[in-house]
Amino acid sequence: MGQPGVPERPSSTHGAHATGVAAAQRRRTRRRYSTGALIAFEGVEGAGKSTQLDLLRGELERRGHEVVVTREPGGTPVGERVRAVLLDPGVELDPRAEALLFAAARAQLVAQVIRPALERGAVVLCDRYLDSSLAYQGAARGLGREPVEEVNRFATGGLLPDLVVLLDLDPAEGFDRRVERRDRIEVEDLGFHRRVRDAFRELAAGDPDRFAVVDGAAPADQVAAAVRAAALALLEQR
Ligand code: Z5A
Repeated sequence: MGQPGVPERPSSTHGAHATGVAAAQRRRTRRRYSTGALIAFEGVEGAGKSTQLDLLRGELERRGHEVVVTREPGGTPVGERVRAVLLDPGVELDPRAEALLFAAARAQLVAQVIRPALERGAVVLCDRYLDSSLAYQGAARGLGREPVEEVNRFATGGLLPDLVVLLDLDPAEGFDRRVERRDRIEVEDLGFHRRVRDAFRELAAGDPDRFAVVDGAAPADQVAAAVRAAALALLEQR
């Protein structure tokens, strides 16, 4: 059992031993901020995260919220340098090194940007967060959910998003939307990106209270209406 009033993430579906899961659950505590909120946008490449994040930022600012927008990997000077390494198609990285670099950039972002913003009551909109590591490194790269969660618990001090907006899209459609040169992870084959999509859907199914799954193939204004509804429902609870 967790501490009363402290939400926890549901257990893994990736085959960890039951007692290990229970112990891990006890450690997966998340600090609540009285007014601030962390909203993460997730999905495959080209799902519309940046588009929707910008639209939500405008909506929340019009309603008087302080909004802090950031992205992963990156969002800090150190994080942007780590991003350059992580996304460079010319860099060869072992999957564990890759997972640790994503976690390192995240640790810096949480310490330098996200926690201070939450502490002063801002709404933080983050283009990708922990669930990207669980889907890309844990599932698609095959590292497994538990080790990736463990490393990230250390990196973030257990900070989880209050809401994860999952823009669900067939990766083939996401590919077609992209025109620029692909980065080191985007160049992976369609099978890899399908595993990512499946992992995101599995994560959402295991945590329906925190995830809002939106059809990323719908027209952008319809997606925006669904995203706005989910975000406002969260903020009205505060
Ligand atoms: N990664 C990881 O492996 N592990 C981690 O822990 C983290 C990340 C944090 C970061 O790439 C890479 O790092 C990413 C995962 C990995 N690699 N992959 N794949 P990034 O940040 O450079 O790129 P991205 O996150 O994949 O996002 P993106 O490709 O820029 O896409 P997006 O932000 O989701 O979409 P968008 O830019 O808003 O829209 C793309 C295009 O579609 C654009 O022309 C829009 O006008 C159009 N669009 C948007 N919405 C619609 C709708 N509804 N209909 C039609 N067209 C639309």
